[in-house]
Amino acid sequence: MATTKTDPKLGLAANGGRKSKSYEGLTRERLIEAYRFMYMSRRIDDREILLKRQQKIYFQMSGAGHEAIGVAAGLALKSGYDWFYPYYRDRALCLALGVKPLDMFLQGVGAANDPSSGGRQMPSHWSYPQLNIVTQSSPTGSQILQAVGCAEGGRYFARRPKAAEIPASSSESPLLAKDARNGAPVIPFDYRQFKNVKFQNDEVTYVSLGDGTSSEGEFWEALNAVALGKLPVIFCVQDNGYAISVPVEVQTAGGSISRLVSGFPNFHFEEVDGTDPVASYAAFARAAQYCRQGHGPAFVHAHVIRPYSHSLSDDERLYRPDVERERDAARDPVTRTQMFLLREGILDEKGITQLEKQVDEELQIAVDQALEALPPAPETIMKYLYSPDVDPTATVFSTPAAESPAAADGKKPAAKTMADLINATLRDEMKRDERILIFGEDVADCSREEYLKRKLVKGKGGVFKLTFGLQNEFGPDRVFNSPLAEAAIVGRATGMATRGLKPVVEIQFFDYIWPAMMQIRDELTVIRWRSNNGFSCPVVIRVAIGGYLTGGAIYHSQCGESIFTHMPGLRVVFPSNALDAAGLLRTAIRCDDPVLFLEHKRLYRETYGRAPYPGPDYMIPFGKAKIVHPGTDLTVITYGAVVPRALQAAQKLERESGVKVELIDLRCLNPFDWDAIVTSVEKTNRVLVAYEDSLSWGYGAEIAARIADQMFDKLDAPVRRVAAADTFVAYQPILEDAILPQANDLFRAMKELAEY
Ligand SMILES: Cc1ncc(C[n+]2csc(CCOP(=O)(O)OP(=O)(O)O)c2C)c(N)n1
Ligand SMILES: [Mg+2]
Repeated sequence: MATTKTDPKLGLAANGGRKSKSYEGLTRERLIEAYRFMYMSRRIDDREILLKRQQKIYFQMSGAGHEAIGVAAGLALKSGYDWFYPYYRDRALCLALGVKPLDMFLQGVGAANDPSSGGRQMPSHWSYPQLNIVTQSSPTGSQILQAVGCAEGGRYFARRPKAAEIPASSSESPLLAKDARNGAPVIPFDYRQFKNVKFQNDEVTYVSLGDGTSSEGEFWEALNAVALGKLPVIFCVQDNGYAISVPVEVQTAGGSISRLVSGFPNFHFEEVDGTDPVASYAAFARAAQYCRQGHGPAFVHAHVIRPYSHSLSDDERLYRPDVERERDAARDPVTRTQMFLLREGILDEKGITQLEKQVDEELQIAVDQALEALPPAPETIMKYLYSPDVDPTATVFSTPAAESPAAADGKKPAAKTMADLINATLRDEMKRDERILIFGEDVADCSREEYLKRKLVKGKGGVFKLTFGLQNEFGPDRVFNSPLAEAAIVGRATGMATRGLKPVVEIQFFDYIWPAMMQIRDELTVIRWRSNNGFSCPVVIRVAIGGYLTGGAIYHSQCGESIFTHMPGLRVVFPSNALDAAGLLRTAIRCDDPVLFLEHKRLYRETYGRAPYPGPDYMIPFGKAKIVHPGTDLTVITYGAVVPRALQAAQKLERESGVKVELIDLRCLNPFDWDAIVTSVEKTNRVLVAYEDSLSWGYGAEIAARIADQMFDKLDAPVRRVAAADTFVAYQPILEDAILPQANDLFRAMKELAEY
């Protein structure tokens, strides 16, 4: 709760008769406190507007008109105990939770010591780890699914408190406590050592949004998910009747979001005048009680006003007549609350004046301090893109494969497919780390558990069976099916990981990752950077990718890895064989960064690249390529399903022409092994970059450009590329063959380049 205390000297009106009166559970002192936060919130907006006009800050977004509902939520919920996913109008909420005006002005000026983001985010983008106010972004509504995951995370830890414990770094695997090469002590190897998990058995998660934002699909995915899971989430829709210039009746069918959501089961619903702090508090208190008691989620629909245009870049007089604006002004929560305090004899005029003067003085000091604050240093721009604690490229992540015990008949251990080894790695990691949760579409063995228990069915475990048997072994609270909603899969995982869990989620086909794009590009990858390391979300997203399927067609064959390697903050891994998949997946799970783990469907059960299971500690560091075939005449750089095709071509070229190709499998695309490329190209002076995605703007374009740029004087020939045609992958196999790069295409390009 609020930390700012009301000054006892303030003129409490001499109206002794009503002193004991309680207003929906709010005492007179709390009401004065509420007014103080509301007035302060409005005055901060006013100061910021002035500062913006003076060009001392660079953006302004006001919370004006939303103060009463915000303060009510702040008073009804518990700071640092409950969890908060606010939006930009939640200034008053943040003040009531304990954020200081100085913190807000520091964000406005973009100061190095802005506690929200260190000068990286616009003002009103709140982020305060100590208060459980989770970093927010600018896309409308992308916080909502994370709030769902946050609530799921809290509940998971409450049910399994042991999972929250931090393992000792060396006790579990002494092998990993020293550098493999020189025996020096190494950095710790497990994300859990850097996640200080906190949770409460009856915590609730608050998430707010505007009326316009309720049109976003993610809002509806979130409502469905919380209703299904009966999760303790309070949705607070702050309905000011407009989304910039779009009025609510154009935004929301029938004009009432309350009416639209009323069919969702398990909810407690409140619709309230959000300009009235007492009524708003009562609504929030009831909502919080319902959630804390474990009945399910709550929905608070608060009718508020927006007196200051959408932002300082908007002029609402262009689309709202005076008559409408005056009607709103009559409901202004700040004046309304002031009148209420006077009317009820809680403060007299002198008391009001004194309170406001104190606030104004406090804000003046805060503004002066903020204007003196230093800006962040330009050298810091790359800081906190990734975990500063766990470096997945470090040699500690290079561990030998365990010797497989020989079979009883003395034969070599059986070589397993990539699908087998991914499944085995997931199983061993789940045994080792109780924070790992697996969910996605169809990943469970069987959602109707009784069928499994009664052994009526074997279970599915994914459309490619990669997660087969895991629900059976670890139970339905660790391995479960999600609704068919990719944004929800990634958004919920992000919220869970923020709480310290390790979700390893599956996107069934790369072709269907796009609904999750906003969550990946604007949330998952950015959270650590934008919060200046205040929050992190090291999720692993496993994705079945790629073509060469004979019939896969447009929507089951896509590649597009360069779209994701283009995102700072995301590790992108693309193994070509079973052993690499096992080693890299383990690193992905244990590291502290978000990882996109691309699994080529064609390689899942390929004969190429099978291997015995390398044991429960086998890891491969990120950013280390593998020389698949050593050579001296020509370097071929590739990855994924092109590796076996390039190998075939290289072997043929050597047989027919004696050309020795050095074939490099990158294995990891971000980071990638530039050193391996340099070493090889310095030796061969000729280079071909090959990839399955369409040629133009593909991943290999960046590699080719770097080589041309940095190794120009080492080259005896132009850098060439072989890739798919710049079209879609067609269904008819004749077309598919013509579109995707084949061994023959690679052979021809290698030969030409060797002869250049
Ligand atoms: C995904 C997305 N689309 C568009 C925008 C631009 N935008 C910012 S706020 C806003 C209107 C939001 O209206 P509402 O949800 O009613 O909240 P209010 O600002 O009225 O409180 C829009 C369109 C955005 N930030 N994100
Ligand atoms: Mg609105």
